[in-house]
Amino acid sequence: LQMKAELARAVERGEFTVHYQPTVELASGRLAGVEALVRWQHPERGLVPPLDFIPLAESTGLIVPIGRFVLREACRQMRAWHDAFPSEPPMTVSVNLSARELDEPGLVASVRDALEESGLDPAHLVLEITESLLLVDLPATMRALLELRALGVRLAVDDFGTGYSSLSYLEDLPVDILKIDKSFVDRIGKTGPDDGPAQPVMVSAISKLGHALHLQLVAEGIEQEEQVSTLQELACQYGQGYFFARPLPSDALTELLAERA
Ligand code: G
Ligand code: G
Ligand code: MN
Ligand code: NA
Repeated sequence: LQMKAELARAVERGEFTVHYQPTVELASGRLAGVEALVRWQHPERGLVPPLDFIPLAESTGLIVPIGRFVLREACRQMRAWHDAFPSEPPMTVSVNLSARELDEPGLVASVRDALEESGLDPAHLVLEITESLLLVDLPATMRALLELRALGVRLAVDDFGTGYSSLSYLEDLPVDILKIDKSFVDRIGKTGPDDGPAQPVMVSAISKLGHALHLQLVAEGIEQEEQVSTLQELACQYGQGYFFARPLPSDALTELLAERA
């Protein structure tokens, strides 16, 4: 079967599942939330990672029903975790949106439906939009983001720093959170050009920018303990990465929450 036909069939059969990667408050180690990451449970090939099907899903438009599934499932699951493991503040759930979804006129209604159906407080849903995507059609994007924010959800710029964009847009966009791209976090602990430790110049600059704009900062792709302390020194409050946890199936996350409770 052609990949495109397989993907269409997968949508009909509901072969998708959602994994969750913890986001941690760096100072306390508290589990602050999770990022929802879709997986395709292929009947023969097993678990297919998003990079192997998201581009095709985007170009075919199948990302719209897939994204709607992720949104509903993530909201339902987080509401269930809130009920079973209440915490103060409650955990947040982040869902990735691609360009195609942001262009889709039904997006706002889908988000509203997912919230109503699950009973999740909108304040605990974060929608992640990659930086490069924000710049394609700024007026239309801005309208969509304002409508989403009017629902009470929060917005994050994903992969921040990789979009080669003018920074001026950040002052105008209704965003709440910057997710510092892994490529910048990777440099922490590496050797610099003079054989001394590389200075985390970009993370430091992004952190200052984020604070000046009153944005929350989340560092992505943390793999070493040393990166955690440096990020804290740079006033980055939250982090995500294999050092804390990989993306986990919902059952595994439920176990982790039960252990901590
Ligand atoms: O684990 P990781 O391989 O999960 O994800 C790879 C990429 O796929 C990331 O850039 C992530 O943003 C994207 N991605 C994961 N899940 C989703 C999703 O539900 N919707 C969209 N649009 N992108 C996703
Ligand atoms: O683009 P986005 O930020 O949505 O993608 C998150 C991606 O990063 C997922 O594929 C996830 O599995 C991956 N990821 C999360 N933490 C780490 C990490 O510590 N190291 C590496 N190599 N990848 C990570
Ligand atoms: Mn993301
Ligand atoms: Na990212």
